[in-house]
Amino acid sequence: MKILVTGTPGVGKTTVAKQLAKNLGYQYINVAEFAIERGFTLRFDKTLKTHIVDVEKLKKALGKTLKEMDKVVLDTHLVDAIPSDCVDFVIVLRLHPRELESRLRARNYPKQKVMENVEAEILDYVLVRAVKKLGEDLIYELDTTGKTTANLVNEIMEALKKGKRKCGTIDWINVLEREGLIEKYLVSKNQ
Ligand code: DAT
Repeated sequence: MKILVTGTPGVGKTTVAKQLAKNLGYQYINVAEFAIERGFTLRFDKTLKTHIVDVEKLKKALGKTLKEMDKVVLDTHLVDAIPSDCVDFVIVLRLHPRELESRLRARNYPKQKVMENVEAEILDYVLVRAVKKLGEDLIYELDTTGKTTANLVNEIMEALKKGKRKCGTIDWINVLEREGLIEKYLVSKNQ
């Protein structure tokens, strides 16, 4: 079984994926580290303080590596770098945008990077990429807001055991509208 844990940066992928791998006795691959170690980066964006990855090279190398592995948990927001025939189960972690903003600020991310990631979470960016690239049938979408890592890992193990799938159940726009927060996050840049 090859499991992908994905979601917007800051939602808790690494924390959950490492614990999940430990509980299952699986290997763990952090795709960003895999890419950097092998030199699959094109440049470093100084404004966003991030490596720009050569997705095609990374995808090829990951495909090779994953063919030789069986029990593995992958951790990345870069869904496009995952060969579609190399994963059996895809967990898309979600987080309330306000909590995500505070976690990314705590990481001292540049303001632009914080807002880009919060917007991506609101607009289901990673989920949409996962559906498009890997298929809805593999996806288990999970709202992590207010839940402990132990709870999340238990829920994932249960979903794995029972073959549960869940997708398109989270609507942050609706939630933010109800909470009067929509304009804080989704105002037009021209206003
Ligand atoms: P990601 O790998 O998606 O970027 P992470 O695992 O590094 O996310 O977690 C981001 C931050 O959030 C980090 O400071 C740990 C914290 N965190 C992770 N899971 C959490 C949870 N369930 N509840 C509260 N904080 C959590």
